Amino acid sequence: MTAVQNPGKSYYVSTPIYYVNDRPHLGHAYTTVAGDVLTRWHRQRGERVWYLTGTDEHGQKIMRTAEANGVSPQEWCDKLVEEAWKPLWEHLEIANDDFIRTTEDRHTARVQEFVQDLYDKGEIYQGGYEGPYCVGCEEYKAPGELLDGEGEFAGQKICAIHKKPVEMLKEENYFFKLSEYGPKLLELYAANPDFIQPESARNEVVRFVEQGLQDLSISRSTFDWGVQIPWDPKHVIYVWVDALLNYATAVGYGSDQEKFESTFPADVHLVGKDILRFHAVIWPAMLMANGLPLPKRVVANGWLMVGGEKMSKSNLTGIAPQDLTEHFGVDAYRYYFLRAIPFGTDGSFSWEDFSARYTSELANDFGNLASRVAAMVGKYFDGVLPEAKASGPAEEALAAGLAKAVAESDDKIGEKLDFAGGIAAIFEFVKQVNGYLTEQEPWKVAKDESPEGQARLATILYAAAESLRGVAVLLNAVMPRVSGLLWDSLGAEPVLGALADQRIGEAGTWGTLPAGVTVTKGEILFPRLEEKK
Ligand code: ME8
Repeated sequence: MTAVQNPGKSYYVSTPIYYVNDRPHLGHAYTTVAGDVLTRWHRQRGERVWYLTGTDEHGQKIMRTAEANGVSPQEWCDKLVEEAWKPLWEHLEIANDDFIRTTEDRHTARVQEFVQDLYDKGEIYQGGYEGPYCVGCEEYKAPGELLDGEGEFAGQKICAIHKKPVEMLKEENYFFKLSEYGPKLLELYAANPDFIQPESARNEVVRFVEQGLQDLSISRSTFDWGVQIPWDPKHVIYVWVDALLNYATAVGYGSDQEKFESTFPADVHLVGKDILRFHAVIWPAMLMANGLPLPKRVVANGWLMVGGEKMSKSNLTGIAPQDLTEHFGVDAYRYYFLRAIPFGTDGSFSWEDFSARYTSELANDFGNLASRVAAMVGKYFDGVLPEAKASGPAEEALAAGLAKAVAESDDKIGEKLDFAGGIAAIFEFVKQVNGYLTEQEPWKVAKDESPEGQARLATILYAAAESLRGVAVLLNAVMPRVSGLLWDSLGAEPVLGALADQRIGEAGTWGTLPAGVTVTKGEILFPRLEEKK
């Protein structure tokens, strides 16, 4: 088991802070659920953890949306954050430690200080720029990155991500000397092969930086919805510089040194691959320029696709998570996307695939197992978990299977962010437990009323319940509510304490659930889908 490397510092994980021009969709929830599973896992390793999410509220995109809706940008953001974003994270059982909004004073004041510091150090200069700008990306584009528009956009250049025309912008701006950081960034990537994950994302960034970086325009003067440049208030700070700094301001940068030092830098910045360059190039360069420590890893998830297109708000392909949780429940929702799509690759969502996995993996393999074991302890032992007095090789194999599931899932989920692989390792064990019951046939052994027969029956049911104890601990990060139901049905809480306090490192210790606990057949973990309609 991996030891806590720096007990003084929290394991710090962030999501992107999302634009509040619209409501959240499956794509946003995908990254946020992944971060939640990762941080719950590390909490169960006994580490101090800090999980941050929030919203990106400045820039032209938000300003235009607010205008189109006839309200001020601040009113728009307040409404969306309170009515859509925060409630969704609560609904999906996201256990974030903080929620940062870039319009909060605790953020804006510190952003100004950071940029002023860079200016004082000579890292920022005044200049002019003209080029194509995508408001969807909030980014100037290189002409080579653009596509030729078709149909209604024929004759225009369009953004490859948003598929909307770019606008030619010409401005007198302030620039950050990003071009000077190319060699240092390449050194950083070379010295830390895991800095950018997955490998394909890393290679893309390395190629991009090797081609040579341009200085970065960090201010805008044609609109005012943003944080003012302190020495020249006609300008607002470029929304991406403002946004990236949330990772520092939210954990005490410039305001709470003790918290800052015990949290910063991030261990994992989770991002979609669309915003990888901002996090793997601009962000570390900004930190280097100001002498601050660099994040450990930037991990890019792939895109959830609908009909071959990246799911997005602007293409109207964004599906609301509630449409799925209503049908499948929150736990299955959290499970499905991480189980079905290897983290880092693109994946398509389909109702058929979700339904098939729900029924075979969750309802049949896992849910039925839990209810059968509880029913048999009820039937044969009046709901009191018996002692295992006649263990043999079959039980040893089960204990070994659990230990293997613990080790594999800890490495894959906790270290490699291979959620699909980690969950598969846990479900491999669930399958083993099902196989064990099929082979041992406790319902037949029950008919043997001799002391040996009864001892064997007790041993089988103990082993099955003890296996489920391990499964509940391992699945808690992915499916906290259902794992809690299982924990309750095993009568574990009164003797072992809260499920969230169970340590991953001890989950494989066979014999942890004491005989004598009250096992009850509680709520069905995964009700049949037809019944829900
Ligand atoms: O980019 N598949 O915010 P944003 C997978 N404000 N993940 C997806 C996705 C999809 N189809 N669509 C969105 C911004 N995401 C900036 C971030 S951070 C300092 C500033 C997820 O609202 C994914 O994590 O456009 C992606 O990077 C993020 O949402 C973009 O959210």
